[in-house]
Formats: sequence, C-alpha cells, structure tokens
Amino acid sequence: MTHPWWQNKAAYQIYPKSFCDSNGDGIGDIPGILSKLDYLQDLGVDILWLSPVYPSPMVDQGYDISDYYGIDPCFGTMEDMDTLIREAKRRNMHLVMDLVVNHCSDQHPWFQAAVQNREGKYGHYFYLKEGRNGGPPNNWRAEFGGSCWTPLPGSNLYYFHTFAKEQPDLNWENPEVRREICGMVNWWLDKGISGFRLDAIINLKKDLSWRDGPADSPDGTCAVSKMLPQTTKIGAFLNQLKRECFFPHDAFTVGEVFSIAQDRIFEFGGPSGYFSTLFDFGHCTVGRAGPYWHQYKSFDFQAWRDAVFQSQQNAGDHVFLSNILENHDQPRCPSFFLPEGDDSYEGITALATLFLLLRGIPFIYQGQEIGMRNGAFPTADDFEDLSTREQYHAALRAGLTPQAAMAVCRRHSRDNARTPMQWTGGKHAGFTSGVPWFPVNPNYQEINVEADAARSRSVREYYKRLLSLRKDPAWENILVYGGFQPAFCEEENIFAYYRTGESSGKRVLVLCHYGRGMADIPLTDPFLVLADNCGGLDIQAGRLRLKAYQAVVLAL
Ligand code: TEU
Ligand code: CA
Repeated sequence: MTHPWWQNKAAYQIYPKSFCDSNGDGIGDIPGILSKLDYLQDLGVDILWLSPVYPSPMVDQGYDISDYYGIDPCFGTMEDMDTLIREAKRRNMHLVMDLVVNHCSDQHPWFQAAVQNREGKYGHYFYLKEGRNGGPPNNWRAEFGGSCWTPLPGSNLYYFHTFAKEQPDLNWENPEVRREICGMVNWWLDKGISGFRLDAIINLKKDLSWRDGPADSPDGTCAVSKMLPQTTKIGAFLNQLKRECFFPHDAFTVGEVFSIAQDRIFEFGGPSGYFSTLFDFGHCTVGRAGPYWHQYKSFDFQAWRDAVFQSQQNAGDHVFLSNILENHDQPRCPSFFLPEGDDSYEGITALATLFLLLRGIPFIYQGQEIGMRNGAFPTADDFEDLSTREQYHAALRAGLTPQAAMAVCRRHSRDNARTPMQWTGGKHAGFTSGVPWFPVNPNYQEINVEADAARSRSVREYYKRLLSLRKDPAWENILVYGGFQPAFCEEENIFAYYRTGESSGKRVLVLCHYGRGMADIPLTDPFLVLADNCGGLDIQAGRLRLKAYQAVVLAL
C-alpha cells in the first residue's frame, strides 16, 4: 500500500512576526526564519506552516491581505521567500503557506475598486446589500464583535464581513473570484511551496437567504458562525480548488474547519475529501457554553479526554487528522490544559506524549517545544488582539468586574501565544536586538531555548525523542499508519490509548497519569519501554504504579 508523501510528517507552525528578528526592527522576518532552519530540522519537523507573510495593514496580524502575490516589507522580500523555499527543500522540509481567501483586506485593490464603483466588476467580488430600516441587512454578529455589515459611505449599501470590518468577505459565488483565487494558488504552488493551511475555510459558503438568526446575545444579535449553512454546497467551491490546484500539484492541505458535525469530516478529509487533513479542534472547544469567553466552563479532564477519543474514533482509519495543542489563536498548553501549579516538566511532557502519538499529523506551535507559557498582561490595554478586546468588553457588559474580565482574558486570549519566541536568557530573549513589537514574556530568563538545552530534563529533547520514535522504522507502522483505540477509560485521571499495528498483533500503549499523587494500573503483558518522562517504572505483582503526570510509551 502506498501512502501520501505527507502522511508520516510532523509539522511546525511559525508565527513570523514573533519568531526571530534579523534586522533589529523588532519584528520577526523571513531571514530570521532562515537562520533557524537548522534548529527546526534538528527538532525533527518536516512541514513548516507560516502564518501570513503577505502585504497587510496588520489589523488582524496579517490575516487581512492586501496583495496575494507579495511579501510584506516588514517580513522581507520575495527573494527572501524564494531562498526560504530552496533552503527548506535542501533540508527535506516543506513550506506550507496560509491561504486566507474567505476575506481580504479593505485595502486590497479589489475592495478599493468596489467602493469606487459598486455596480462595476469589483462590486461583485464582495457581498453588498441594502440595509433594512436604517440598519444592517440582518442581525448577524461578526467574530470579533459588532455587526457583520458595515455601511459604504453615503449610501444604504452595506458590505459583509465575517471578521473585522477591515476584512471584507470575498464573494465565492462569483466564478471570476474563484478563477482569480485558483490562479493565485497555482502561482504559489508553481513557485515550490508544498501546500496550504486553509484559513476559516468553513466560512466560504454563506446562507444566501441572509435571514436573521436566533439571538444569542443581549443585544439581539446572533453569532455569524451559527449561520454557516448545514448544506453541503460548500463542496463546489472546495472541489474546484482541489481539482484545479491541489490535486495537480500533489499538495498538502490542512483545513481550519471549526464547527462541523462529526459525521461531515469525511466530506472534508480522507481520500475523497477536499483536503489532505483537517485540524481537530474538538478538544479545544470543550466547555464552550456560549459565544463569549466568560461563559466558558472551567477545564474538565474527562470531558477533554473523551473529546479526543471521540474525534480519533470518528476519524477512524479513513480521515487522517491534524492534532494540535496550541496555535496562534489558542492559549499556551501548559497554562491551559494543566491545573494551576502542575505546569512541571512532567506535566508538559505528558501533554507532548499524549498528542504527538495520536493518529494523525502532529502540529507543534513555535515555543511549545520549550514549554512556553501564557503571556503576562497587566492591564486590558496590554492586549493587541482585537478579539480579546471585544471579549473583555463583552465580559464587562455582562456585569463582570474589571478584575474578573481580565482573568477571563488572561486565560483565553490569543495574545498568549503571540509573544516573541524565547531563544536565550539575554536581552529580549534573543528575539531581537531592537525593541520587540510585542513584549517578551517576563519568564524568559527561566524559559528559553538555551536554558532548556542546558537542563538534564530538556522539554525539547523529549519532543525530539517522540518525533524520532514516530520515524523509527520499527514503530512507524504502528505510530503513524496504525489504528487508535482508547484504553483504561474507566480509570479516573488516566489518559491512555493503544496504537495498533496494521497487520501484526503488535500494539503500543500510550499511558499517562494526568494528576497528582500516584496511580495504579493493572498491567500483566510483557513490555518494552519506548519513552518515559519520569525515568523509571515501578511495576510489582502485575500492577504499574505511576507518579504524578508520568507518561509512558510501552510496546506490548
Ligand atoms: O481563525 C478563524 C476563526 O474562526 C477564529 O476566529 C476562531 O474562531 C478563534 O480564533 C478561536 O479561538 C482564523 C485565523 O486562525 C485567525 O487568526 C484569524 O483572525 C481569522 O481566521 C480571520 O482570518
Ligand atoms: Ca525584522
């Protein structure tokens, strides 16, 4: 059986603005990434996903693109990009770009032309609609707050935006828009990139009835995400991309697919799906009891573990998921998934063990490999992210005290993951010789690449060990291509699963005591230890005693 080229790979997400600054202007850039390619190769990752580096006014940190064919000067030049593609290839690494085509920037020439001439060609590149009773066409609330509709000056015409008002949605119903985008995608693939991460891709198809949605906020608005149609009609758009761009280039594609029913993942992933793979956010969204962060329930270990099991089982052998603990929209995993005070070496490496060995492609977010923690944000003004600002005000509107609203934002803010990468204990953590665009986490003297490497228990070394285990010919068949089966589900504070061989009777048990104190598990099979984050197994009379956050990988 032949497998797709990308299936046994491990991926790493770079948030360019905060990765490495080469010229002292305080902003990470492509030459900075180039200077760290050896570091990344040594870690054992093969696919590099770059968050957007295209020209952008940076209202949403580059997710508002004003030119799909360029590189923003703050990140470097197109030559730098070509060098990066070449140098990555030389190291057997693959570059994956962010494809942000649900919307562009309001500074994009298409939108500028649409504003100038609403009836002209570019007016049809966007969704323009008449207002209703002196207000917007409907009650949909944008992802970052406020209406999804913003009026065009001097008229009763509104344009539609799922996210910020500076991010007008492109009209995918228009075949010309689709042709433009397909041409652009092929232009990048021809340049030698290996694929794309597809931003907010589920939002491409709108409910064209534009009817009001059920209010889920005191102001009578309805989250736009609720109005994503339940129909399958998005398929025509995505299949066109697949047919005209991805398939002919044998590209790797990973969809950012939030909020689809579990039974629809076969439509998006797997051999006949639109994409090579899709992110599993199921476990990140556990406890979301409403559209606002202040409504989210506190972390519940069993619900979280069961969400992982559920999506793994649902994907089965058919869909190959992409598994994440962090990305640029999520808090840092030691701060988020571990109870306060448990963000120890054991806790952090337990998380790594559990997620890197799931069936699917592991995605590691920059700094995760050294256990970076949530940022420190003394006041609400210290947040850059526009969604955090909106969430802060929503919490205040709901009656929370400023202190309580801050606590909510510190836990959930997307800015937690966007502080500069911590390379050394030196000035600005070695990220820049100038003034960083965003303050470095005050914990940088303790947590940085150099300090981690100097420790006998290095988080990064542990990540390396897990990544090389996946590639070990002795275990690849099981750890990459094999099946998944939950284990010890009835045990409290145990997160465990089997990876099963394709044919052989061999199995690997990934077993973790996710809690304090000791746990005690019956284990009678003979085993070989492939990994252990505590350096020693205590087995007596057919029972394995696990320390706090001990994670072991056993070949049975
Ligand atoms: O995110 C899409 C998206 O739906 C997020 O807003 C998500 O709901 C939220 O972050 C969950 O915490 C993508 C990008 O990843 C994000 O950075 C962009 O802001 C957004 O699209 C708009 O391009
Ligand atoms: Ca720079």
